[in-house]
Amino acid sequence: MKFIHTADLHLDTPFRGLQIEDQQILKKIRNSTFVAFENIVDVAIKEQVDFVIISGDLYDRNVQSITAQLFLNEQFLRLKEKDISVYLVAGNHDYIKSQTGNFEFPENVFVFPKEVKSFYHNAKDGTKVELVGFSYSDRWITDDIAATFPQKHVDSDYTIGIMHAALKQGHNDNYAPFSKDELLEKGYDYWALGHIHERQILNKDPYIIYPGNTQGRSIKEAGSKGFYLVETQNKITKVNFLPSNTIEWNRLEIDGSGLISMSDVQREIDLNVNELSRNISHFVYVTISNADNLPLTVIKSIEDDSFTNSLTPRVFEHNYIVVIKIVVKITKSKVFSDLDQSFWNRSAEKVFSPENLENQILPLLKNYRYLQNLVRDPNFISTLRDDTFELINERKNESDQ
Ligand SMILES: [Mn+2]
Repeated sequence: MKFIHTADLHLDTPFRGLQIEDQQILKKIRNSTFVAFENIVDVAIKEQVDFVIISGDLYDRNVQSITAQLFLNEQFLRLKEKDISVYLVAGNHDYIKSQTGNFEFPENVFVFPKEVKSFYHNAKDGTKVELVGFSYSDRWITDDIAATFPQKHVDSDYTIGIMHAALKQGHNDNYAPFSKDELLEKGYDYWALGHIHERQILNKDPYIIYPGNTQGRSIKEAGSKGFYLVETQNKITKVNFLPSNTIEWNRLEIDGSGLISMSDVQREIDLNVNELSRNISHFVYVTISNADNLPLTVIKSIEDDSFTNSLTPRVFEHNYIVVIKIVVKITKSKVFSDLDQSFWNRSAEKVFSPENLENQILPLLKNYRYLQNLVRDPNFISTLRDDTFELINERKNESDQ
């Protein structure tokens, strides 16, 4: 017998607050939760599974978009054509009371009600499967619903518990809080959980699994995201994680101790980014640690995002690699003590005033007329000021040692 266990599709995730202007890339991101589920249905069909379990949070918002409903309906119909059933529960994002009910799913789709209920499924290899679960009727469930699950039915060859729930913590227990022992006592063969977006195997015999969400939605959900393809034979359960995400959020850690210029930073990022797979899109957060040797001007342009924004996304057929954010970390203090800082501020104002620069520097440049305009360029002045600050600071650090 074969089935797919997935959860937390979060289909209409709006992906707000991204600093990306390219419409093609934005479209790629906004479609990603949909494409992820399409990928899962593709595998279900290719592997000829008996059924697909969705452990809650099919939608992201409690007002479900027509697009998301239509899409799900289409995908369920694709499964119906291949005689594949779907067993699903509503989670805290798509709880029953919030559902607009514009569409009725095709008859291969079984939706669990708010009370714990069992469905029976005869698998192609003759296994008699019992599926037990419940849906959220409201946003929160503080009761221990797991306690009300029946013991494994005597006639069942293989029993699967389906829950959108979180382990009991003793505080904020708003998602059908349960304990692992409670689940084990039921004698089930597999627990198909949902709600936690990070993939976790809570127990191995029997398996109690959170597959995680199918598509990461921000850097907080970095790395590969997907679902489990589960195969059982003679009571032995084999689980196989497969990715479904089409975009991936990645954290890149770079040691900055050898970097001394903007081009060094760029080259180092390029080197790392080149190692990412080109079969999916990547949105990359870079952290440069030990960046003490980078000039202040470079650090500044990284910190105000102007450097990041100047990097062009790489395009590979339909995929993109985009550096979204760079963070620099320095180990020693780049800032003067308060007293030094106020002296610096006062003198820098005098020294780097346009009048002073003209008086001091223009005579030196009298044979280099093409350089004379530089003295009046505000960018040049601020660079000069930063570099001087840098130089003094370096000398100061040397003498402090
Ligand atoms: Mn969720």
